[in-house]
Amino acid sequence: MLYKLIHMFYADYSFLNVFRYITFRTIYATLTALVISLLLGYWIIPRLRRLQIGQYIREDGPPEHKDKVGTPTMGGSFLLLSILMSSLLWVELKNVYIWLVLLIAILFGGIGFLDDYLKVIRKSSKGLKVWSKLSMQAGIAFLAGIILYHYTHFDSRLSFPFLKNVLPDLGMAYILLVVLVVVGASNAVNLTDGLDGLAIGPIIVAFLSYLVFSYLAGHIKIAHYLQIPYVSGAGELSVICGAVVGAGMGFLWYNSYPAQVFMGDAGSLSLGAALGMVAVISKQEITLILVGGVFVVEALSVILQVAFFKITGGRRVFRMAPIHHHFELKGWPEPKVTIRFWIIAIMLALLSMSTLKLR
Ligand code: 57M
Repeated sequence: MLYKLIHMFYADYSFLNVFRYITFRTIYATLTALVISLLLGYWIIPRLRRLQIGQYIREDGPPEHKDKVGTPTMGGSFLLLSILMSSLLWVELKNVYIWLVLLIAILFGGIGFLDDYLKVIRKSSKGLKVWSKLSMQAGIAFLAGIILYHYTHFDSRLSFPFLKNVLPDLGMAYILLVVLVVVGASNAVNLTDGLDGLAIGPIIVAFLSYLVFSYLAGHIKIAHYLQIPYVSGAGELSVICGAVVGAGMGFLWYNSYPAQVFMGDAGSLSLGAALGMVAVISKQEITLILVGGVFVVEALSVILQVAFFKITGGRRVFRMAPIHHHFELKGWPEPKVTIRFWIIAIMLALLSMSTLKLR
């Protein structure tokens, strides 16, 4: 919005030119989202507490989690609102990729909100059924894939880190890849969101990485120099990534141990889906396995645990899945598990950056 508004005055006031730069707008989108989420959190958390929109804690969880009863949930709503407000202020609104990412975030947030609403407010229900949740997610991601493939002349070749000459063209199957990446990322982030600060830390790190990736993919000279796919208009995604980083830091202010608020499914499902969409548009889909390594391991730990449990008739690989519960039950204090997972996320992000040079 600001971009468009200020555009009218460029000719008369040359200092306004600075607003044209993606780097400048990314910095201010980050700061704007940070301030909005700090203010919204300060205003909303006591109200959620008063309305008793608090978390139900499962009896079979690690014993330390019993103290968390009543922690306000649905913090994802103010997280999402901060991202939207800051993005709309700083992005170039004519860019179709921006709308795809924001729509995915809003619609997945809507599914999460419905699930939270059923679980927390209508207390009688266990939330949405797994299959209905998954089919709604797949439907939305499929639509996004169709828009991307048919209406944006998107390059349907798949690029791999380390391999500059391997670019298989997936054709229409690219739409299925979009579904896989978006739905997979969304649910993996959701599974990770089980300790204070555990999901939002790696989310901040991942969006910081994609802030860089999308800037590079959208810059024709740098993209050619680094031999990564050039995606015209992808640079604008850096601004949204900045907004997520800012809003995420504001949320972490309140979600750090001991958490005053949880993001709920509204937050985890939408952030994960937006991350998947950004990875697709910046054509770093495979790199997401590395950047989001913490989320991948969390999801794999559940798949492994459930499969092993079924095959062996009740035996387990981990003391409890997702894997963060395993370390908690081994006696690691909660903040130690969280911070160690952050360290791993930062390490993986740095490794993913190195793939830009190793081609
Ligand atoms: C939701 N939700 C948290 C909060 C957050 C298939 C199975 C592995 C699924 C999995 C599951 O349901 N995962 C998705 C995880 C919950 O947090 C809420 O949910 C939102 C995210 N969706 O924003 O609103 C609890 O997590 C804790 N929490 C924090 N700090 C935070 O900042 O401490 C969350 C955010 C909160 C709070 O305690 O109540 C969750 O974990 O439920 N199921 C599980 O994760 C369960 N695992 C399990 O059943 N494992 C078995 C299976 C795989 C065979 C096994 O290993 O034997 C565990 N979850 C819990 N207790 N809570 C089991 C024990």
